[in-house]
Amino acid sequence: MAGCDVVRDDGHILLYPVGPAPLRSAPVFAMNPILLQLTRRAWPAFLIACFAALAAARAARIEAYCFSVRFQPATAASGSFELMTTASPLDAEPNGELALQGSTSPYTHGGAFKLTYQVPGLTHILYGILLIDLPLGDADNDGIPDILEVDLGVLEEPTGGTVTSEGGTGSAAATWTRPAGSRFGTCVLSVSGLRSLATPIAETYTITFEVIQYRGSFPFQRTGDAITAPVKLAQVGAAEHTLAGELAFTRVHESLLQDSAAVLTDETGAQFPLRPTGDYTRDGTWFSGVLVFDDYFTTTAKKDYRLWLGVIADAGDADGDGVPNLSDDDYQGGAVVTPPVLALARTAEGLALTVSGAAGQTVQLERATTLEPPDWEPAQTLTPAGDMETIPLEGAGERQFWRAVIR
Ligand SMILES: [Ca+2]
Ligand SMILES: [Ca+2]
Ligand SMILES: [Ca+2]
Repeated sequence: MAGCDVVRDDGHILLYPVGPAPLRSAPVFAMNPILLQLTRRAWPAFLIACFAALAAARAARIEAYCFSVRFQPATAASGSFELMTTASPLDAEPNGELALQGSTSPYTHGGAFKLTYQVPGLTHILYGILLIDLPLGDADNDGIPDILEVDLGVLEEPTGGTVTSEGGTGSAAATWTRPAGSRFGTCVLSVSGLRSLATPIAETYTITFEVIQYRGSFPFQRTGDAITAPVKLAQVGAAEHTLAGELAFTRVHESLLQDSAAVLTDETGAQFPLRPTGDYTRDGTWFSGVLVFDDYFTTTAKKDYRLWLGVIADAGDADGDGVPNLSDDDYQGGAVVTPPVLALARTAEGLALTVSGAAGQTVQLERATTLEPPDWEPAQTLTPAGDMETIPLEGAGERQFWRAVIR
């Protein structure tokens, strides 16, 4: 497959870094006992490591990618299809979670389903398990499957899987599409081969799915080997959803950090404990590890949407030796401040200004009609929260100058 290799090896799933052979010689994430314990309980016997091989030239930032995707309930002519917390009708709650599976599974993802199927005079309700591969295409070659990256799109990627229920075993086939920049996509899922009271069950569902990604700046402070960072992460594509708190890491050496337990708070004040998982390993200016929420989807009693990929990138390199300040052995102090970035973009309506900046910054946009001398006037105040803001430009034909000032 393109980009991100999956190797199933003796009870593990390993995603190896994309890149030259030396980088591929060993898996980049080592199992630790806590993660082993967690994953054996929630995701039996598996390990995943996904490594970001390429660095982007930006100041310190953090990204979190949920390994689960969320299916919305779908209806078809015959009835409905919905993912649940369990395959038992006694305690199942709808949660939409298609979660990463263990290496004993022949498919990368899976979830419990409730399928309602109507034929004349009778309604069948089946609970069962869907196992299906997520598309793992990686067009930007950063080691992260593009389907989990909101900024990137996926176009009609097919995958296969199975369904099992009291009605036996059947097959599943999916076609995945998600436009770049949207956290919502479409999975056209065909299910066939199941039976209920001798009735063959076969249907195609058009399912809206959501990928959950957060990002923000990582304004760290280094004191010896101790790293602390007050972060405010905003959901990509839904910036009103935020997670804020202080993260702490310990520098082991220049290519290895270890995380600590933390608590993040969302925009409503709800708290989300994070469990320490151990190692964040470095490639270039990127550090990646596994982020485990005690429970991300609090609507359900079951702990779900727990396993995430955490990536911390630090392009700051005060001594120019290629080791980022975040883990350099002789660096003390803070992260490089991220300057806001202004750019022009063409839209259907005309020209627009795009502004990106770090979470927590307040950016004052100023406008001038001349620089001789400048006559800067306040135009708009933004809190970009890491996302790009687009501001339509008015005054076609006028000469305009713009600047962004951190307040
Ligand atoms: Ca990618
Ligand atoms: Ca839950
Ligand atoms: Ca350095």
